[in-house]
Formats: sequence, C-alpha cells, structure tokens
Amino acid sequence: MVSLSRNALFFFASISCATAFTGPAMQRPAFTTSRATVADEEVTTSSFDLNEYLLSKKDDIEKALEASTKSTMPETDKICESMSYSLMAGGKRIRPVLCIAACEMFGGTQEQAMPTAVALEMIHTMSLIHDDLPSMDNDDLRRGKPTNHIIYGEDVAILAGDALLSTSFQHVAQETKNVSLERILEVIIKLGKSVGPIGLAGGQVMDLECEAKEGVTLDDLTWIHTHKTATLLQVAVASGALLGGASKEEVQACEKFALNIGLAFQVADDILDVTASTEDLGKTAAKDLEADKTTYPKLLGLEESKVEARRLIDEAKDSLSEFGDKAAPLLAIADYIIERSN
Ligand code: GRG
Repeated sequence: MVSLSRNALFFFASISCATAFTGPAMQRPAFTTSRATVADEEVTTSSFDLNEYLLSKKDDIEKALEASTKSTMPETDKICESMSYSLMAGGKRIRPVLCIAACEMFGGTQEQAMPTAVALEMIHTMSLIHDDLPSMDNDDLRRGKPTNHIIYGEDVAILAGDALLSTSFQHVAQETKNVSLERILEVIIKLGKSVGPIGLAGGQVMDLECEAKEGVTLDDLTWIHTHKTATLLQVAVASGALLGGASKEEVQACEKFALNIGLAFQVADDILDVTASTEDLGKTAAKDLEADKTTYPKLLGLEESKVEARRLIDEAKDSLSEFGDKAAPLLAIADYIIERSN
C-alpha cells in the first residue's frame, strides 16, 4: 500500500517523449510516473504508467465524441460540421479522462461515465470557440488549426458553441445508463452551475473586466481562474465520482483535489504562454504577454509560479490520500497537468 503522508513522501516523475495522447496536429509527451514512498524503514514503490492509461482510453473517448455530433438530416449538416470541426480538432481530453478515472476509482465503469465525459468536452470546446471570437480573445489558431469562426464565420461559430452547450446536457440526460436518476440529476446541476455566473461565464466576465484594470491582485486572479478554468475540472472529477457511486464526503474530497489541480492547470497555462512556442501550444503563444494581461508569472515571477503550481498539485494529491492505490490515475494526471508541454 502507498502511504501519502506528506513527510514520508518522495515523488519521482520521469518523462519520456514518446508519442502519447495526441491530437492530429500535435504530439504530446508520454508520462511514466513512479512514486516511491519512504516511511521509517518501510519502502514501498508503486508505479503507474499514465501513458498506457491514456492510450487505453483515447480511442473510446474519440469514438464517443465523434458519434455525439453526427448530423441526422441535410438541414443540420452545416451546424453539425462546425460543432464537430472544433470538437474533433484534437485536444488533450483531460476533462473526459478525469471524469472516467474518478468514476473508476469508486468502482464505476467507463460506460457509466462516458456520456458525462463527452458533455464535459463539449462544454470545454464551446468555451474555446467563444473565447477565440473577435469580441473575446480574437484568436485565429486553436488546437493547431484555424479557429471555428475563421472557417465558418462568426455567426455560425457562435451557434456551434451554443449547440454544443445545449447538446451536452441532452447527452448526459439521454445517454447515461446504469446510474440512478438522482445521481444523473446531481451531475446535470453541477454541469449547469459550472457554466453560469459562478462558473465559466462569470470567470470570463471578470477576466474581461480585469484586462483594462490596473492593480489586479492575486485574489482577483484566483477568483477568475477558479471559475474560468478550475470549475470545469472540478465538475469532471466530482461528476465522475458521483457516477461511480461515491459518498458525499468522497465527492467533497474529489472536489478539493480538483480545485487545486484546476488552479495549477491555469498556472501551468500562464507559464506555457511565456515559455512555449505557438507550434507546441497549437494556439498563439505569448498572447497574455502581448495583451499585458495579469497572469501568475506577471504577479509572482516565473520561478515562483512554478513553485506555486507544484504546491497546488501536492496539496491536491493529499486530498486523495484515503483512496490509496485506487487514486493512481488521478495522481498521475495531477503531475501531468504541471509537467505538460502544451
Ligand atoms: C458561453 C456560457 C458561455 C461561457 C463561455 C468564453 C468563456 C465563457 C470562457 C472562457 C473559458 C476558457 C477558454 C478558459 C481557459 C481554460 C483553458 C486553460 C483552456 C485550455 O484547456 P486545454 O489545455 O485545451 O485542456 P485542449 O485544447 O488540450 O483541450
């Protein structure tokens, strides 16, 4: 068994650059995480191959995503093509994987989690399409491809985002099998909340307001990214746990874990904006720098931002200590979140 007491814990993450969970336009690094625990004289080593885990999920996730936006009549061909264009443009699929891994941690199955996993990726993709619009970040590159509005025009891109959002809820309600209606309802409530004023939309508005403001504080930044980025990762893990049969307390432990990895995800994103190339990112690099946006590196400096990302991940991992080896996939994904190169 692996003990996760903070004093007795040593992490060694070795990263190899073989092809892993790749989108069509980019190659992602593969991760092999081995964790050695040293407690008094007792030494236990547990090893988990995240790369193998991600590869084992990839095809099923991609197939489920592909099937979710199929046009059923000629009149819907255009809107479905536009939805599918962004949904299938690659992407790391972190939210679906988190949802499935959390469900499996509680003894649930991939099948039980998949409709919610698809919905999470639909919501995330909607937010990317809208984020890239001329009235928002005005970007022309996403996931290594021209953004949705560049291909389909701003009008259709807005509607593709709207259609992905509404279809996501329909998909969970219609396709989730072998889970109680009560739990499905809880998932839908959490998903809805994560997109509204205390979720993506609220986080984005606060972000827009802070763009033109002097004196944005670390608290402001944390509020923005808790809602704009971390909330959806939090729902991914919490809904997976719910679908897998977790108790209220277990869902809360998962939410604590996911809030911290969500914030660390954004710190890593801010770091990558200044350290990675457009080619590696599949989106325009140095965008925050160019817009003089308040970011973690701007407020803390690059090195301190890295320390903060690691601190958040370590704190996140502590939240799952009670689940022992069953938490291995989620723990490895947590490390990946700050070690990724795009
Ligand atoms: C329209 C109701 C409504 C809400 C949308 C536009 C918007 C409001 C919110 C913006 C949310 C946003 C784009 C946050 C950034 C999150 C982030 C770090 C995205 C990058 O995620 P990755 O790295 O991307 O997982 P891939 O491409 O790998 O999936």
